[in-house]
Amino acid sequence: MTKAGYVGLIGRPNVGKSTLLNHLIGQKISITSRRPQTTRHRILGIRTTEGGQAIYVDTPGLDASERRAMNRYLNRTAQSVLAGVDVVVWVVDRPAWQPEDALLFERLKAVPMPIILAINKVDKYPDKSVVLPFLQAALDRFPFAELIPVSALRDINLDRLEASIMQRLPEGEPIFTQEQITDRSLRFLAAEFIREKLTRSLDQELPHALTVEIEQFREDPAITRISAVIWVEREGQKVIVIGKKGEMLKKIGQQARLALEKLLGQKVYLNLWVKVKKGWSDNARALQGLGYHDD
Ligand SMILES: Nc1nc2c(ncn2[C@@H]2O[C@H](COP(=O)(O)OP(=O)(O)O)[C@@H](O)[C@H]2O)c(=O)[nH]1
Ligand SMILES: [Mg+2]
Repeated sequence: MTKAGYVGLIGRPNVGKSTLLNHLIGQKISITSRRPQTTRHRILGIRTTEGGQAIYVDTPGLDASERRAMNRYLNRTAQSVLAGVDVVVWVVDRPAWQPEDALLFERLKAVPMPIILAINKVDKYPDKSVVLPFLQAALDRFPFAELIPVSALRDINLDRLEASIMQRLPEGEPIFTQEQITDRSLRFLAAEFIREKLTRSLDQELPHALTVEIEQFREDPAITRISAVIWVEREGQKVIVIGKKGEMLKKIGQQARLALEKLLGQKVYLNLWVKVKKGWSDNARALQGLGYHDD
């Protein structure tokens, strides 16, 4: 009898949810960075083994602030995940609770499915005497199904986490084919990979103010041709993204092209444009036009 079901990865921004998803399925599909709220879309990562099929749902981090349209969208997506999964993995990145965790405890009280607590980034805490008391105290605070220290980045204990998840999935036939690793198109992944490089290269505020739209995606036998627009909110931001003598845009283009070639297993010709669309991140209609809608 095989197992199949959905696994929600939840937790504050930056704890390593997307890194965990990529390492659990063994291929990079969800973009990551040191900046909070890199993940803007719900994305599925599918892993099929002999034991069954686990479908991981990566989400934007639950965030308490709802000031702008983008934040409201991020929050809605994160919340809706809790409704449709069989197992929840709550990821934290240090052996201590944060003030915002109180909000999650509140939301999880009413959730019927098993909740596994994954303490990520244990590579940063080699001293077990820091982690063990936290685990004990966590059980006193909440009836977690299991507590598992892991390092997503260094692949520590991920097999144990996977076994624990698989054990708790319902019995059933696979929902996706064995080869499928995500529900998203290559076109979507291409836009995300470009946004990842932008997020990693640019200063604090800018990544929130930009988005990427694929204008052309053509797979020829020897090469994939991709043309993309980087939308920013103001003329000044355009200047920054392009950089002195176009150097910033060139660097971002090169990094994105290499990542895309790895994903596609083929040469990529990448053309990037920077254009201004005023106030897009604050305007729900503009967001929809660029593909940010609930799905
Ligand atoms: N040291 C360490 N860093 C990690 C680990 N997992 C993720 N990170 C880093 O934490 C940052 C945030 O990761 P990301 O997956 O984008 O977090 P998300 O916002 O929860 O999806 C990135 O810089 C990752 O490289 C880990 O196991 N150890
Ligand atoms: Mg993420």
